[in-house]
Amino acid sequence: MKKLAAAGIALVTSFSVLTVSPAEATMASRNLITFWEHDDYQGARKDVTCSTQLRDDLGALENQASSMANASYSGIDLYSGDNRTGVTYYAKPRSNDSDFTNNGFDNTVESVWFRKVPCDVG
Ligand SMILES: [Ca+2]
Ligand SMILES: [Ca+2]
Ligand SMILES: [Ca+2]
Repeated sequence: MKKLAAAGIALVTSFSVLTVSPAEATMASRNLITFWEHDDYQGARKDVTCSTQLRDDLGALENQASSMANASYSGIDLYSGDNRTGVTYYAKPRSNDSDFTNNGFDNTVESVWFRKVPCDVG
């Protein structure tokens, strides 16, 4: 009985510290870009798939994203405004950025343009 309880605690502990690294995101799916609320792929996460070239629905991460991993084979233009307006940041295919600050793009992105759809093949 004691042994079982300890195993349960160990499981819960290992699950709670589980985070998705850019490499893992890349392995998981190649049809999306993932944004995180904070630097270094921390905080709230939003996956944006290339179902269409334009994605304008960053939800709670609108003007909040601070890092990204582009798992797709498409270059992606990130825009500071809705519907491809404002200034841009280009995310190369299969790339990631742990901090948008040095790109002048912290807490900025509102819309996303996939240059190549479908984007999950090289
Ligand atoms: Ca942020
Ligand atoms: Ca913005
Ligand atoms: Ca950067």
